[in-house]
Parts: sequence; C-alpha cells; structure tokens
Amino acid sequence: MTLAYVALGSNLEQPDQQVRAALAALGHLPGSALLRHSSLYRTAPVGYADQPDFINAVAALDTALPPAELLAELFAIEQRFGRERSFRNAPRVLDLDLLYYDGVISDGPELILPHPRMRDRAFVMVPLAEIAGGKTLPGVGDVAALAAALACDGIEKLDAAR
Ligand code: PH2
Ligand code: MG
Ligand code: MG
Repeated sequence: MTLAYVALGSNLEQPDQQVRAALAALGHLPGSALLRHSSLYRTAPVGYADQPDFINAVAALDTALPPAELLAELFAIEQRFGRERSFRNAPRVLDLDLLYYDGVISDGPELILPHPRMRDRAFVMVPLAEIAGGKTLPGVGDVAALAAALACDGIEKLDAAR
C-alpha cells in the first residue's frame, strides 16, 4: 500500500456538496482507503478569474493501485460527477488532481508526479499542510514551509459544521 495525496476542487452546482460527495467516493476506490482529509476551503479562482469561487480540499489515500490506475479511477469519478472539459481552467463540477504518490517521481505525457504546479497554489498547499504539515515530501519539499510562503488571501477555511 502506498500513500497518495489527491486535490479536490469544485465551483459549480453546490460545490461544497460535490466535494463532500467526492471525498466519500474516494473512500470507495478499489484497493484503497481514505486515510484523512482536510477541511473544506472557499478559495478565489486562480488563473481564469471570471468564475465562481471554488471549494477545495486535499485527501490522503492509502492505495494498492499503481499511479496510472489511480489516475484512471479519479477521471472516472470526475465523469460520474458530470465533469465537462471546455477550456483550460474552466469552471467545473469536480476536479480531482493526483498531487503526490509516495516513491514515484515521473515526467510522463499522461502523468507528472509530483503535480508540477502544486507548490505554487495556496488552494492546494494550505489544505495539504492541514493534513501533512509535518512532512517533507520528496520532489515537493517541506509542506508547512511551502504553504506558509504563499499568499493566502482569498482562502477561507469553512468550519466543519457547514
Ligand atoms: N483549479 C484550477 C485553476 N484555478 N482556482 C482555485 N481557487 N481552485 C482550484 O481548484 C482551481 C483554480 C485548475 O484546475
Ligand atoms: Mg486542477
Ligand atoms: Mg484536473
């Protein structure tokens, strides 16, 4: 079994419910267990700004699936949730990004690990630091220090009751 981190994002069709349902779906992946997940965060859109705020979170999985199979399962969940791909950074019902897979650093056409842009994105690093703040991840770095170095305006942690 291998530790993997997955980023969740949604900004369409009741995003908080989409993210909660997606966390439940991650818990049902074959050969995998959901170890823990961060709080949900409301985040201002990065990249293409003219779209609704996102709900973001990060989940830690323990998985027997190899990276390519895990990625295929994540795409399958996105499809089930009605993900449509129009243009880069477009609003979406659900985005699941494989951030990190323990022991694998790869630069393939289908999958780059660790995720090449995760270190620059507060909407990823802040939730990741909540569940992996004590860790230094190979190919990424010291999670807490990287998160602390990012500007966190536009990132609001939602309390558990919401
Ligand atoms: N995802 C993107 C682009 N911009 N901004 C926020 N706040 N949250 C996201 O999940 C996000 C984004 C591309 O996947
Ligand atoms: Mg993404
Ligand atoms: Mg994606």
